[in-house]
Amino acid sequence: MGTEKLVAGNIDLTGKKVIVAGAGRSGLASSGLLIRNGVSVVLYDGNESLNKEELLGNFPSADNFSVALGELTDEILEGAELFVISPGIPVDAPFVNKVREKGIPIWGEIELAYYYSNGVIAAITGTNGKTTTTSLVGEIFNSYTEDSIVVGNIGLPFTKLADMTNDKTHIALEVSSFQLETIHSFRPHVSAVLNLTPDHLNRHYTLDNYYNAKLRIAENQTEDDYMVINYDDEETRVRTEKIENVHKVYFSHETELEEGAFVRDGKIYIKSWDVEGEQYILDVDKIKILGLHNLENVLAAVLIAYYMDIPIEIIRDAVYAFNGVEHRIEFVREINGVKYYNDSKGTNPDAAIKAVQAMKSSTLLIGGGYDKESEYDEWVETFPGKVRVIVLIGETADKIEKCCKDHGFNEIVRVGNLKEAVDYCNSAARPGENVLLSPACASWDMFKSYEERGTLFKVYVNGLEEK
Ligand code: UMA
Repeated sequence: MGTEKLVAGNIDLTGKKVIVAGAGRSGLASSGLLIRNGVSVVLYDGNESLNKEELLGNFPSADNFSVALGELTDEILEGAELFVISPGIPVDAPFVNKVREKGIPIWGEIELAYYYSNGVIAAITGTNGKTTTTSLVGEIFNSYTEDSIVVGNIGLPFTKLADMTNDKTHIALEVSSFQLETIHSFRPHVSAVLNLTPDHLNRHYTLDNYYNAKLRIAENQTEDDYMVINYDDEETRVRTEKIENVHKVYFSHETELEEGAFVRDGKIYIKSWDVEGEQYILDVDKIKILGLHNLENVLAAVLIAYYMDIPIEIIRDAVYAFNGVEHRIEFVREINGVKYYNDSKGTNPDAAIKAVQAMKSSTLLIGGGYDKESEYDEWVETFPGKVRVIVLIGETADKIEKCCKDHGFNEIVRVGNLKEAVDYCNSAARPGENVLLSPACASWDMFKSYEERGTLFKVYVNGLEEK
């Protein structure tokens, strides 16, 4: 096992000047990585109103670190050998085009982390299920070896830990389309594409662009590596047909496969080229995370772990012990006979549909947020019989209200913010009902992140009193 590593251009960055764009989690972690490795860093952010002193305070003892805010001038770029871009910055932003025109190489955070890392990588992408699957793979790795990390889009930047890995470190890495757009030589030993459904059209413009960005996860893999693919998701299956450079393996809960992971009579099996016949992995009814989408996540995780050479008993026990992730259909509390669920991670219609489907009784749904130019029709079509009222917040409230009315769903309440939404639900929900925050939208219109939105939701819900 293991991958031969060829980094972009094999350049030596020591002593060079590198610009890191975006002063968020990703940019700060990338700056730290570079500073630790003797590189001169200019942390750049387009937002002039950020606090320069505070940003400088992140690396108080570094003499090779400076901060530049506002316009990206020629002076800032002078002498730069590399431009590292945070995933939140569009690759076609005017200042990025300027960097490109000057011929300065542009790497994303994942490429930079890969350059400094030594471990064996399992990289997971897909529109939905990434975080759950990555967390589960991380739990499996952790049961197998203390030398494992869980990083990436999941919230802990890969650049934060990249240079602390050795050639045995097992790395569970969640990667987004934004992160894959800016790779060059990044090569995971196992890659996985869980599903492909519309999202992030404001950034990628077309579905082709978005899906192609995701499929770049396998572009540097070879026949010695594995690509784990959801056989049941037609979009993923068909779009990966043309990929030939890597050993493709499939998982399915619908079809018994020639090779891969599948379900028969409530049990998961793997058939693989390296062992004759099928191998029993685990019993589906002992999995704690619920829903068909989670069965898909488990199938993917099991197959990823198998090809990372983790023994089957360890995979089985870790799956049975896994309780799911925060902000994903997370039960918060029951009060006054009403159950509250936090699905702040439902940041697109497809994810939010899964949460509505998982509700077992009448539900007051809190939705709306940042506008990613999604279409809400399919989400709204799941409401009858499940959602009694939708409580709308955020930038997309008008668009969702119109969509609801177009579909004959008129139980719509508009409120000003998340606190008011919780208060309204507390006053209107009847015993036996659910309140579900599952916005179908990103959080960035009113919050820093979906984590902040979900955490605040839980604070408000935990503050409710018995009636
Ligand atoms: N900025 C500019 N110019 C721009 C745009 C942004 O200077 O044109 C600056 C902003 O002023 C801000 C900084 O860039 O200071 C923000 O950086 P960022 O948006 O890349 O956010 P980070 O905090 O660095 O978090 C990023 C990922 N964010 C996005 O992809 C939007 C996090 O994924 C990821 O966890 C983190 O790096 C570590 O790798 C979050 C996410 O929402 C969870 N991802 C999307 C998703 O899952 O759907 C893709």
